[in-house]
Amino acid sequence: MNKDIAMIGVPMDLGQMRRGVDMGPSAIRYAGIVERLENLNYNVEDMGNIEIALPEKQDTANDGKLKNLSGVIEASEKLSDTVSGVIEANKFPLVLGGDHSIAIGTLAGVSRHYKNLGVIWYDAHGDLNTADTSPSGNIHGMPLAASIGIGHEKLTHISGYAPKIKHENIVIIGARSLDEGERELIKEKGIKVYTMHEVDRLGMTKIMDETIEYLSHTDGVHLSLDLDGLDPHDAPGVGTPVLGGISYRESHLAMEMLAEAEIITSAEFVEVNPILDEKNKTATVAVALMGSLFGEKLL
Ligand code: B3U
Ligand code: MN
Ligand code: MN
Repeated sequence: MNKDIAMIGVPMDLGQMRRGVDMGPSAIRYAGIVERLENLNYNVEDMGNIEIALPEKQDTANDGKLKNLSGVIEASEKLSDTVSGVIEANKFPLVLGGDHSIAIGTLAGVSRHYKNLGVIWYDAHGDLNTADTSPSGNIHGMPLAASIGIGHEKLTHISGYAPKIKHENIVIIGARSLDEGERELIKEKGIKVYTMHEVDRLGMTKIMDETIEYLSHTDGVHLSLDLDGLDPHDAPGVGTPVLGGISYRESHLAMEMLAEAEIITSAEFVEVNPILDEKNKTATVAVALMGSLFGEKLL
């Protein structure tokens, strides 16, 4: 693993309608991420937060089907450039959300540097909606679709190009809430998805072995970890909790196996909402998982 980490906070809450997820980066810092990584002998540069427009100043596009569109686009462009600069400086970009719409900008920045980027999407949801299929109009349900070039041109073409990633280079883990249009897209493209059925049936060890093998032809792998992929019992501080999720232990195992395989080249942890949380539990879980991802071991 690259020993130089640049951490970027993205206090984004425009991708959904609940207040508080903009405090995610602060909550994760408060839970001790910098010390945790420094103890593992990383050099951590905290670059602070990207500026996000206020929700009060937003208007909606497409008859309310793309809420806060211009604010999301503006932030995505900034994040894309920042992330790209980090990779140019040979550092590992670690992005702290914010809602999951930030992945549009993160992937726009990361994928400039890889011809064949792989993505692990750890999430209760598919995030494969477009304005046409979304039940909510919330852009945090659309970043994976936008990144494979599907959806509103302004979202698919952040930094002036599309697609950012190939649909065959994606692995979704933890899905248990998919909308009809997302299901159709998954089937049409043959996107690799491990739903909770497979998590229960195969176990996390086999899923991670298969995921690492499935992505072995890529030249880099981005981990996009939505805390709602975990069970709400372990990660209650998220905007759209869904029962029956991945456990804390399974998630640690997944992170440890990724660390051992040494395949992750960028990462983001999103949807931590301290207002909905119990004593900063979810940010604390996020920090513990980052510890494992970056190689923390008991013995
Ligand atoms: N699929 C639903 C709900 C949702 C997506 N992502 C989150 N919630 N966190 C939607 O609105 O697109
Ligand atoms: Mn998500
Ligand atoms: Mn989710």
